[in-house]
Amino acid sequence: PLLSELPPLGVDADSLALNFRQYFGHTLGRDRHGTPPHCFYTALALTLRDRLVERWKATDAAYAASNCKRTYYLSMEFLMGRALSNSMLNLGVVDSTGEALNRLGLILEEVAEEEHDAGLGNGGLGRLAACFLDSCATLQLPVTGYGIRYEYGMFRQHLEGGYQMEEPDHWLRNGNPWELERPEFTRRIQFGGRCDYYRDSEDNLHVRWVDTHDVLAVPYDIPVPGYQNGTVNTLRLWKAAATDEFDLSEFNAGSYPEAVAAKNAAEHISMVLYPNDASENGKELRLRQQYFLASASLQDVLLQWTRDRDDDFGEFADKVCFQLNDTHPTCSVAELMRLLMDDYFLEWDPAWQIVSRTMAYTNHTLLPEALEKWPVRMFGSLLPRLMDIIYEINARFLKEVSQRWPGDVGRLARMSIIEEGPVPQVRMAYLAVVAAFSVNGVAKLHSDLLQQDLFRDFYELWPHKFNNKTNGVTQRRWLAASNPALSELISETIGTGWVTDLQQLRKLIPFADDAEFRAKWRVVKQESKLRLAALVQADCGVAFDPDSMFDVQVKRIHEYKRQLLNILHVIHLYDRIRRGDTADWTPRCVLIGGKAAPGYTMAKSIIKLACSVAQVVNADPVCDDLLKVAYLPDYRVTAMEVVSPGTDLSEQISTAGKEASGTGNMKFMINGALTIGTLDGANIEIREEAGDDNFFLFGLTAEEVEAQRSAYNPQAMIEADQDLRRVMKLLESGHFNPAEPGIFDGIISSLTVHGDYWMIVADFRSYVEAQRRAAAAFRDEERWTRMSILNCATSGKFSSDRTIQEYNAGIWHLKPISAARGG
Ligand code: DL6
Repeated sequence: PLLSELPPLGVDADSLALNFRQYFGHTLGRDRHGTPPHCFYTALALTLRDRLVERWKATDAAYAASNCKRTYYLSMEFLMGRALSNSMLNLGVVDSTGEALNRLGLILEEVAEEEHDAGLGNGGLGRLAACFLDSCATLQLPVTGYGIRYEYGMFRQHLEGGYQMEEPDHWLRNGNPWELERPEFTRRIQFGGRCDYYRDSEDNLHVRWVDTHDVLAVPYDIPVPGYQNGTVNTLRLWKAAATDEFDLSEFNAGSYPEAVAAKNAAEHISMVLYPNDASENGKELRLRQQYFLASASLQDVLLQWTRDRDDDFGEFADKVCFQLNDTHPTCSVAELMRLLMDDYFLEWDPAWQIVSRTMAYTNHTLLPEALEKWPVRMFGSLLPRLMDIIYEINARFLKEVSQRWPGDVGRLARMSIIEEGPVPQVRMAYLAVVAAFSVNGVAKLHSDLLQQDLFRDFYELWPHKFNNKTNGVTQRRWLAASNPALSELISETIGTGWVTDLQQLRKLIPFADDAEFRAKWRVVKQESKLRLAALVQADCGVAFDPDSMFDVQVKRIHEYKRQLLNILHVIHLYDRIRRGDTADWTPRCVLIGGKAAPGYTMAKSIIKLACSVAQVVNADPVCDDLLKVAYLPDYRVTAMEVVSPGTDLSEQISTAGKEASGTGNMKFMINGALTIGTLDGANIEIREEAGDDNFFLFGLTAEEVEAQRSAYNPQAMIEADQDLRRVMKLLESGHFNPAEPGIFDGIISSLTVHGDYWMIVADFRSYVEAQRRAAAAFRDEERWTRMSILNCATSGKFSSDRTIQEYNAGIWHLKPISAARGG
């Protein structure tokens, strides 16, 4: 009664303004003078959070009352970005909030700029998790995200003389007004120690994990609102804390630093996100993080389960599903076995039944360096009980393999979860495949390649486990919130249904032939290009002319993504300009952005090369009006919200077979950019949807890449192509690095003497031709606009709502539950 009598909070401007003033003046204790600007943002976030909390509690109650099946999405990364505009959109209070702030003499856009990105992820994988949570809430599916509350998110990047510099991202410095700490659900996580075998009073053998060094996991909950439907799901992030604040005896003896050392060590676990999108094999702290996430989350789920059911696990597998976001949370397989057997006393077989009916695994990469392996010795000393369990899982699994293929010793060695060798390793991806009832890739090609290459033996054994779930992105953030002008034009043309059913964009198809509509489309695009140009001016100091083609490649820097191919093309354009080969020229502004893993030397050289080329091109008066190049520092979610609406040409140019899916490609398409791309990842499906005529295709196919490797001779190819020869000459001559001779030698030799593993030379000619086609198309304004509209109109498939519906239909089987009140 105490709480249920609270009247619902109003969402009109008056109520919002009143609440804002209370937070600002009372809770934060501020007045107008000398107030740090982030306080305005905090007061607004708290005002909105109150509205979310009401719906959050109603959602929890609705889920509990329905005794529904639930999915837990386990992920080391949730790249949420900012929450404010998303919350306003989903609560339906964008206008009333703006008005409330106006009345108080504040400007919503300025207040919103105070929010720091929640950068708890590296790139595609983490952002996918965030889009999925948005779609689950919008589809009213009972899905909870579990992750780590890193104190420091993805590092901030700035450039000094064209070199990447990294700064810690202390995103929590001003607090996080969206989260609720839940100390009452704190869990204890064990590390080290040993296994103690003992018999109970009925002489049954059990195992206890003893003499461990423990760490506490404290949950912080973040609301995840659905789109104007009253549902608010939960993202629960774990923070590590020491079990005792500090060692009192040491403290009393005057050894203050020693006394707090244990506390610091424990808290290291959730201190930083590993800034590498292709794994950090071998780092003990990374394994600690992975186990910390797995154990805390599973204990939490089991505690919720047993609270109402007296340790009865009979229905558990019918009511619970765990989706492992990549291989990172795979410790969960062994941890769930441990908890069920050691804490709840299930026998092996029923425990394994539960594990193998509840675990589902998504693979996000074929790159060997990103496939996680842990040295058995390290794993065994950090997690001895889990190591024992993994050995047992492996023994039983290999028995099954040898029954199916008697005498096939090679296959046993290939498939074993333990890789033998001088340093035996635990193959985490294999553990995930063995345990999971579903294994999926993230685009059609990727899922096919998983079956044909990486998991071929497993596919032969269990074809029924394998499936595809092509990625998607949420149109609420990536169109409705980030491109309001285009959203408005679309909604006034075809209605607002696309916000929750992106396939409705197909209704725009006929408007591609309507000259008046095309003119409106161009006006909106131009505004977005102006916004992007302002960002480039502010962050790069380069003037982009919005009448030029905005040609953009923003993503993590990785050799397989081939930013280098893009740069070689820029050098080729520059070379053409210098030679006066500029008939029918399409003025072009090339924007490249993205972070390199701090230890990835080649990626950092590629950034430096892009910056050096930009400097030379932009300073050369012959390029004026024809070509501009900029490197956008600190690319992140918030930057993409400006970049994708303002882009004309989206560069998706990875070596075929290497990019599992890509999701940036989808964000650009939804915003009406045209793609220049290879037949890789989801590009293939983008081209299928948009049509061949509305996509600039180039390059070798995945099959051709592999077929050509053995006879590949990039040096001969360079010799045979005069444009590429000239490009290489410019590079080799030090034209872009007169003051720093030799700094690009590594890049040059990667393309020549080191054999060009990523097939940049092989694809150069076909890329240049596709770029020429794109440039010609851009010169025909009406044709380009038509293609742009058609790309947007056919992007419906790439909504994460569709992806989540497929996960639900094929893997989770959850029923949507409507929370008590709408709005
Ligand atoms: O599935 C999300 C995202 C894909 O779109 C990217 O193609 C893929 O590279 C990325 N995978 C990872 C995993 N590690 N690596 N590399 O980030 O997942």
